[in-house]
Amino acid sequence: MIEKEKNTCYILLGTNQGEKAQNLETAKKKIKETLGVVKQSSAIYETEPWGRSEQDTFLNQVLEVDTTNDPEQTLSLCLGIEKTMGRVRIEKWMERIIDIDILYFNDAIISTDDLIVPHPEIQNRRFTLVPLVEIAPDYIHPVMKKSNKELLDECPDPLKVKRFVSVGLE
Ligand code: PH2
Ligand code: MG
Ligand code: MG
Repeated sequence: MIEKEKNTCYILLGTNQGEKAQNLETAKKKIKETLGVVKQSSAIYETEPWGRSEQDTFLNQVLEVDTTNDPEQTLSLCLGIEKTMGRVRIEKWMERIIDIDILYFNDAIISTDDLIVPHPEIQNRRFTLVPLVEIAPDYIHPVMKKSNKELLDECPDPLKVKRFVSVGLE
């Protein structure tokens, strides 16, 4: 029997609209149903909006996912989940119910019209690096040739990233 290759990817979830914690939960569930096995999940972080400071704060989380899909299939599954969750894209960096970005895919370096891997902004964004370092501190960025931990230590982004504590109603 031919076994499909197992790939490890790191995925960033982001939301700043609607029931944010619920949006992360729903996205994770759909990732498990369509993409593969979630091996690790970071904590959820409440993060200041990067790029558009007038927007509401984000919740961000990073997942490590094992998938037999290739990068293009993974991207289209992620975009499909965004769509089924009701994301509308009118302009860049609008508020969003859910954004699902591929950060790393094995140690692949990919640059096509649709997909750039590693995600080109990892090293500039504390909201990405803090959850990433929590679950993969020693993973080496295949282009920067530095670990996530080193990238965080050197990250110039001043925006706040703090652990999100959900207030349960039970
Ligand atoms: N995503 C963006 C732009 N700015 N800021 C935070 N805090 N979190 C995000 O996920 C985020 C952002 C573009 O995708
Ligand atoms: Mg994004
Ligand atoms: Mg995106």
